[in-house]
Amino acid sequence: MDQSLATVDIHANGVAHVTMNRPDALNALSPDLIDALTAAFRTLDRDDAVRVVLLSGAGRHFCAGADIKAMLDMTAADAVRTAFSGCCDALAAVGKPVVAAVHGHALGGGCELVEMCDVVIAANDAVFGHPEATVGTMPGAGGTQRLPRALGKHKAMDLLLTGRLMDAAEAERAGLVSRVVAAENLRTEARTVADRIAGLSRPVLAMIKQAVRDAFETPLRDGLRLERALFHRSLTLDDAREGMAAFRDRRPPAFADH
Ligand code: CO8
Repeated sequence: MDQSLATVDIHANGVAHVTMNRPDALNALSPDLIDALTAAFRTLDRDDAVRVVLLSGAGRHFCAGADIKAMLDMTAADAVRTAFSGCCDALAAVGKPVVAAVHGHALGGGCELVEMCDVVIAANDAVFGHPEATVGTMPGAGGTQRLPRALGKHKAMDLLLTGRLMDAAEAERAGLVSRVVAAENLRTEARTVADRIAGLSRPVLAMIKQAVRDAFETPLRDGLRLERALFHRSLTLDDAREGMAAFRDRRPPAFADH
């Protein structure tokens, strides 16, 4: 496993900073990056020295979503066999508070990572969205379940069905983002939030997180199972191949509805 794809810095006060580090591909979630993130989140959740996890992306963007080039020839069976299907279940399972520091684009699977976090600090240049349908597929890491819970059905449907993107101000109004800050202050502001959380009682925070999560996630489990089955089915469509090939070839897709 290439752990340099997800670097971890653990600070003395217990803030563990995880950085997605595949900047040339805009931190697109390749199987290798997913493996590295999964290993990092599992280790940090077990590490008693860690009180808070801070997640950010290296380079121009937070994360441009699932690696479309890796998905181009991926069958449903491939997705089941590899880390892809459980994309960052390990992040959703972290029992400690998780703060996201988002700049640039957080799209598709990248937006799903944001949806799994607890506090979301966004730079004013951040952009969020679920363009999966425009490349012939659908969310597979919780987007159809967590986004409507965060934004309400109609706002979520607007984003999911059209693939349009929303800026940081709209995302904050809609409830996806906790706070918007100037891009140049993102790192400091996110760290300040994480530091503050790190200074509070670990068991109290764990109980608050468990209570909030359970309020949302008891019925969510069924929804996630359904979504995963549908995501695998979407990979059997010619339109998925076409949408992703069109992205790779930098041309508009010609969908055939099968
Ligand atoms: N996958 C693979 N490569 C990507 C991706 C991606 N998602 N996004 C960008 N790249 C690559 C580009 O191909 C390009 O590579 P190269 O230099 O080799 O040509 C490089 O990153 C830089 O990209 P751009 O030149 O496009 O950069 P721009 O700044 O012009 O544009 C955008 C940035 C707007 C973010 C644009 O790259 C874009 O639209 N990317 C695709 C976004 C998208 O459609 N995401 C959804 C993917 S589907 C998904 O997430 C399904 C989730 C399923 C479950 C989760 C499992 C992990």
